[in-house]
Amino acid sequence: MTAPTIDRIETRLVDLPTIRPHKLSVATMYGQTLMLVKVYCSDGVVGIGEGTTIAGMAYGPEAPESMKLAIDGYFAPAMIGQDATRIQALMAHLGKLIKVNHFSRSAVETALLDAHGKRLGVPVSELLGGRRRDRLPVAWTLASGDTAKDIAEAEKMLEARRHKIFKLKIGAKELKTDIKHVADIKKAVGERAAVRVDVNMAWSETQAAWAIPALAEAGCDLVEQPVASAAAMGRLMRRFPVALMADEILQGPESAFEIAKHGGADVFAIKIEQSGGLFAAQRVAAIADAAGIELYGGTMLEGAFSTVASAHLFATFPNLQWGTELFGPLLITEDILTKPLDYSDFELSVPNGPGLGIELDEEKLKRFTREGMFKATR
Ligand code: MUC
Ligand code: MG
Repeated sequence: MTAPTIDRIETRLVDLPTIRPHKLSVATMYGQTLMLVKVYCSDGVVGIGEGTTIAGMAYGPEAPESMKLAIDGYFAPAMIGQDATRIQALMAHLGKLIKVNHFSRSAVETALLDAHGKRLGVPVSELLGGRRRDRLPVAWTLASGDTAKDIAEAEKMLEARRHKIFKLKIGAKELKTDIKHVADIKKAVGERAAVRVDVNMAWSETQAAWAIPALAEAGCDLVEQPVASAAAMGRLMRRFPVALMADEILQGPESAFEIAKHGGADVFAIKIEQSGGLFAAQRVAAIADAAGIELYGGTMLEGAFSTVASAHLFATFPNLQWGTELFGPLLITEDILTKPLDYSDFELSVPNGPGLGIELDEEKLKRFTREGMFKATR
């Protein structure tokens, strides 16, 4: 029997509103754009993958538009006619033809894994070695830009038993204002919730050295990417007991190895897109484990497809000491699945159907699919 091959690849941009503006030190998001890729195979199986960024190119080098272009123009021609079942071999082949493009790689690899899981009748987690857990703790980011609104939002989340870990986006304001914001929120939630911060590299090392002890004093238990340099992260880590987490500096296995070698983080925020796909993210996790670095399942504020792909991978990790922040679909006003994901009791259930185990609501999606490459308002 000949192996199924890839017949056709289709990409589209989907613009979805967010439930409120999401304020980070790098940008304020008013909506989210998903780049969805469908891989059609000769055995009739179709896999879906997703590439999503934060505020276009404000966070990193790829944007949904550039991913669409890379996949249509470079990935797709190299994939058509190839064996759809040899995913690692195909990804290695693509890696020789197309450098970096981590987010596009992740989208394509997700679609191939979804298709292969559907073909074999097993969840993606089983293709990645087998899940160790069915439910994942999920943090929520408070990022309205207003302390009182954030406290009200935290109360709502606690009441609904949706989240009891809150990540605060700081770094855009004066240090003292940010510290007060964190302290006020921690004081309001008390022992009922954990409070963490993400600075998205906004501080210098001296600013971070001033702020980190004040954050610890305010009850913050994890500081994510306070500065841009791995060396400075390492120095700060040795000066202060509060856990420091690497995010932006973690760009796949090679960077993970360098950070680990120089002791540049207590925790890794693993993201499938930033790592260059699920297999690459798996290698990042293995490096962390070997180096005694703890793990957190990160997000690029993705929609359902990349969120669920991440969930399948994180479910296989031997260690996931800091839980996850796979809340992306909850930040979007529209549910693009025929059956919504199960967020309950502070956790997300990892779907257990074949492939990603989720189904796209095609009718709904049509309404939000962008015509052409760029938004008319840009
Ligand atoms: C980031 O920098 O970690 C994750 C949660 C959130 O609110 O923003 C993202 C990106
Ligand atoms: Mg981050």
